Amino acid sequence: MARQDAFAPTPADKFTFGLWTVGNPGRDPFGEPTRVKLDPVKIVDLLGEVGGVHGVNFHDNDLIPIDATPAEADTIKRDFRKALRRHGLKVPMATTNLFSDPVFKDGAFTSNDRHVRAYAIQKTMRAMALGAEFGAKIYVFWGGREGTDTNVAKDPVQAGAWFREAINFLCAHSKDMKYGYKFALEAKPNEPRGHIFLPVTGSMLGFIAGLDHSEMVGVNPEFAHEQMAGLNFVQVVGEALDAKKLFHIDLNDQEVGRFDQDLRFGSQSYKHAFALVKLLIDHGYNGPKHFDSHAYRTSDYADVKAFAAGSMRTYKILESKVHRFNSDRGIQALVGKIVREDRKLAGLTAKYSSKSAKALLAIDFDRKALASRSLPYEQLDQLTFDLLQGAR
Ligand code: GCO
Ligand code: MN
Ligand code: MN
Repeated sequence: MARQDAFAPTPADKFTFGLWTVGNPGRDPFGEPTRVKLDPVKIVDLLGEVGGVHGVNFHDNDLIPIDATPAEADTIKRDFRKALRRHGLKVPMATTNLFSDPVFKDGAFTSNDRHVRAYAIQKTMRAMALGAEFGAKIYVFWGGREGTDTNVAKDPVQAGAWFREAINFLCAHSKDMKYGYKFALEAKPNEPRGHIFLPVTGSMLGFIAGLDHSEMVGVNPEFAHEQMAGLNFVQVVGEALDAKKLFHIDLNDQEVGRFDQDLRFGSQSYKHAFALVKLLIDHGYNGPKHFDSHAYRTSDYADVKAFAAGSMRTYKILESKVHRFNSDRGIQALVGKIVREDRKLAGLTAKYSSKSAKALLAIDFDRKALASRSLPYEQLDQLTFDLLQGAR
């Protein structure tokens, strides 16, 4: 990769990929893999060759197959650690595969079977230990099969209580073991189940408030998942930032009304992607930026590398556009017109007192004059388009 490129990523950008993302062999519900399956070392080598990557994340079984013997696990870990060192890659995040094995066909923490629920918690404790061995500090929970295919099969109130019990237990375990994990809950409305519990990030934020250790639990919103639910991802992330709960983020893309596509970040929704990068920059998000996407099934591994490099390049290009937007005089003049402040009014509503309530009640607002103030959003939106398309 050309290092002198203005859009070349560096590890300081905190871009991460998953063993399961760049290593995705291109299987889909209708077809067999189109790429040979790479082992973890080869995936790390691939990311090293792409260059500028900060880290690689994994599910327990992306690294250690579910049936591996302890001796096999040791060999895999040793080789993986060597590969990470060779390329200077970190493991910022780890997670558990609670969806592939048939034992989880009815969910993990919300399975109707107490034995499966206990096994899921045990598997997660072991996976947390594995992540900690590689220095992971963020632990993601994606409830892949935590749901139902028919509403008569599971009581959602009961399922919520089971899910809470599991997360409370695992938070306490993390503290007990001094792993220092922050948990990040990832929502998705459907796929692979017909209906998944806590379907959107907003649900997760509500759920977190009722946990025993809510301070160590935040969210991992994913672009595609909120888009699948018909929501505006930029607003979703804004809500998470406002709650100080944006612990991790899954960047990808998705067209509305389609299956879970996991498209390359920015490949489809340029304008949303720009607004998202602007939001993250404006609010100083400093966590990892994980590309949770797959290359097209038609790609070979040379194209997978282009996909990985492209994900980071797109982010860097959008980042440079955000800096231009934030320093563009014409644009900022419009922004200045749009946001109107008034010190006296701000003082009145910042904090309630019966005095300020009386003062506010006594103000004679000129409703018609307020309504007639101009809001040149069309101009602003067009200038944004010009800037993004290189016409400004
Ligand atoms: C998906 C999910 C996953 C999770 C991953 C980490 O739709 O498949 O986004 O990729 O992010 O399992 O928990
Ligand atoms: Mn996804
Ligand atoms: Mn994801």
